[in-house]
Amino acid sequence: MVHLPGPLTRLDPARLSRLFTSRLRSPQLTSRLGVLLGAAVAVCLLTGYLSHAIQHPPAWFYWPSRPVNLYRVTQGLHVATGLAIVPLLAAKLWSVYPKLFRWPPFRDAVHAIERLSLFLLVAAALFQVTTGILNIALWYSPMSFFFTTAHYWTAWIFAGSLLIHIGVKLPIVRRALAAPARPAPPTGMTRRGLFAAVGAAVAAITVATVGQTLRPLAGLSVLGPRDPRIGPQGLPVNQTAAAAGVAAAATDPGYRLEVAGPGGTLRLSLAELAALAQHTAQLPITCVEGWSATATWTGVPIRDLVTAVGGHDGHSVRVTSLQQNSLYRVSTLPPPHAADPLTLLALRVNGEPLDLDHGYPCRLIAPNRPGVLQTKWVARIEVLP
Ligand code: HEM
Ligand SMILES: Nc1nc2c(c(=O)[nH]1)N[C@H]1C(S)=C(S)[C@@H](COP(=O)(O)O)O[C@H]1N2
Ligand SMILES: [Mo]
Repeated sequence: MVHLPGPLTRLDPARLSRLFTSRLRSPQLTSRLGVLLGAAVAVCLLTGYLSHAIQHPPAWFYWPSRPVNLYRVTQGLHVATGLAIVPLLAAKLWSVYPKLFRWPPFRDAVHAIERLSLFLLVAAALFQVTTGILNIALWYSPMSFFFTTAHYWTAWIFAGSLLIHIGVKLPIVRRALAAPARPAPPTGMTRRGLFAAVGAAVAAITVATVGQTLRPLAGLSVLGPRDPRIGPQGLPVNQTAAAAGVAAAATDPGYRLEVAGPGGTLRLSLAELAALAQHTAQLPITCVEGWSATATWTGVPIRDLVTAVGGHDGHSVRVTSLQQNSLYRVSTLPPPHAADPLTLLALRVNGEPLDLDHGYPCRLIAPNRPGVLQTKWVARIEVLP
């Protein structure tokens, strides 16, 4: 516990160093923590922007349909590095926080701007970590704003202020990393001890959550909000048919799937769909929230339906759900995914007709896509011009 004698404004550097007594703090320590944190942050930023681009593709962006598990790896890394940031960030902020009380707070205008960008950097980092964790913990209520939008724009603030920070500190980091190792402090924790503690925290957090996506570790996943083995037909469910308000429409015997293309429109009953050539594929559901699970899906290749209404490879295909008023109502298959023979309108999973909560009477399942784009309770398939 630090006892602050009198107003902070009277602290000079000599008194500061007597207050914050750990001899562990040094540019060497902070630089090494910064390099580790920077590596985790770089992976987290890149995989985050990748996920955004897959869901909102700019014209120049190309995302392949193979390997089928690629998005599973990138989004798994996003959440794993995002969680590893927590202990790394805590240690790094601990190593520099006495500087918060420096007086005067800035020397000149340039220094004032630099410190303002530091404030943005720290605020953005804490915001990203907090909102990310609330989202994967399925605890949406404290976030009255829309998570993805806030998390996306804050990532830009974070990236910008991080670049400034790295630019300003690079000379100090270079010098610190080149300097000979300092002798260990006579008492208290050593630098090696601190790194061991941070490393152990990262390892514990990873092992306790990565089983959400690495099935052999599912049993260890005590902090994972989802168990990929639990749910109807051995698969988790994000939104049930009841919550989506589709139970009546999905079980209506008058259900017809509409398939529209340049050659006309088909209206197919479930029995007619089941009478078409069926294909089976092993594909994962990869929720953006970091859980994933592979299942065996059987159904009609989207490609066959596209051909049946006069389309061909190279078209995009829009899939619309029976569900009204939802962000997940519509998803568009870009040409590589629409043409991939593994992209199915699935009628069955793991050998049984789809559970109502997995999208009965039929759902989209395509290789290498975020779960949010795997539309359940499909009502309409349109070949886009
Ligand atoms: C410095 C840390 C972080 C940065 C820079 C970052 C950045 C991003 C970016 C740019 C996206 C794409 C958003 C979009 O699709 O528009 C994203 C998505 C996501 N992030 Fe992070 N993130 C960070 C930390 C975290 C953490 C700690 C978690 C959870 C443990 C997390 C969970 C997620 C989730 C679940 C999504 C998917 C959102 C969706 O598509 O609905 N993030 N992140
Ligand atoms: N119509 C519709 N489709 C949907 C959703 C939804 O809420 N409504 N949720 C999506 C999300 S976020 C995921 S991760 C997967 C989950 O599929 P599952 O519930 O069968 O596991 O379905 C996707 N398809
Ligand atoms: Mo999801």
